[in-house]
Amino acid sequence: MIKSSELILNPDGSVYHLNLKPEHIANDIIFVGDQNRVEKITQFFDSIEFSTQKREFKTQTGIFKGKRITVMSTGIGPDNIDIVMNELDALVNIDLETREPKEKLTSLNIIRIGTSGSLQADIPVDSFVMSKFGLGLDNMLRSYLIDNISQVAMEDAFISHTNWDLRKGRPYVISCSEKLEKVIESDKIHKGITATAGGFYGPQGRVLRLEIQDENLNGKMDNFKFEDDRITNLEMETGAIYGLSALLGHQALSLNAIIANRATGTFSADPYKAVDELIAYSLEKLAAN
Ligand code: R1P
Repeated sequence: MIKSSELILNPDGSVYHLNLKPEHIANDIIFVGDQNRVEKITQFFDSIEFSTQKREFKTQTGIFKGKRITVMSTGIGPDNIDIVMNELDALVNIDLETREPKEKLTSLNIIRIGTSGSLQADIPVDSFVMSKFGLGLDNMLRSYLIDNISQVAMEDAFISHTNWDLRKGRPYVISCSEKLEKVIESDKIHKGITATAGGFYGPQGRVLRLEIQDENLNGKMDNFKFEDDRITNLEMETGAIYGLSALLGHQALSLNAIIANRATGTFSADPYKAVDELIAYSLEKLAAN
């Protein structure tokens, strides 16, 4: 039995941070970072059956073109993903009454619709990127046993190419769900490796008033290649989502609208439009599946 200090439930039986009970979520789940983006998606739904919010975790479940979908905001960063993934998994794979893991496990389909900065001059603002791999620079996932899911050869190549200082922890690489990749892909979408940082400023090479450990890191990430893949973009959730999904047995795919290009120093003139287009594209693909 999992102790109540480890799997914390609210007085109404919902999971601690997400405020959700098992009946509140669909099998197909869309993650967004920003809580205000949840309704940007559910505004297209035919009906909404459930809404709740606690802190940055806002959830709505409803029907889009006959398909039941849950949309949830994760807030910013891998630490939040640890909470969201573990509590979502508990909703489907742990009996909350007996506090025992279920024998028959459920696999959720999880799609992140995020915003991100491109590292490549030829992946311009307002384009879409699908993450074939998540490259976690953040360390959160290293609290789990990941040897069976991580791509050690790519990790080693990245560490050597960037002369990565291992005092910052060992980067990890996890692949996307091939099943969801096939559902969502098209020639409109760039594919590549998405680097996931554990912070927005120093961890992504932004200098305001503080010196950073490696001011050339973004440049080195730009020209990293492993087999046919290169690092397309840098954000703060994908590696953690891929890692915990792979460990827990869920399918995950991350899509990002490129709103900044770090290589050319440009920012989208209308970032909301790019995100809206990615939302419309993803919903249609999900509903058709
Ligand atoms: C930083 O501004 C946030 O924006 C990006 C980053 O990953 C980070 O969460 O994604 P979202 O727009 O999905 O939050």
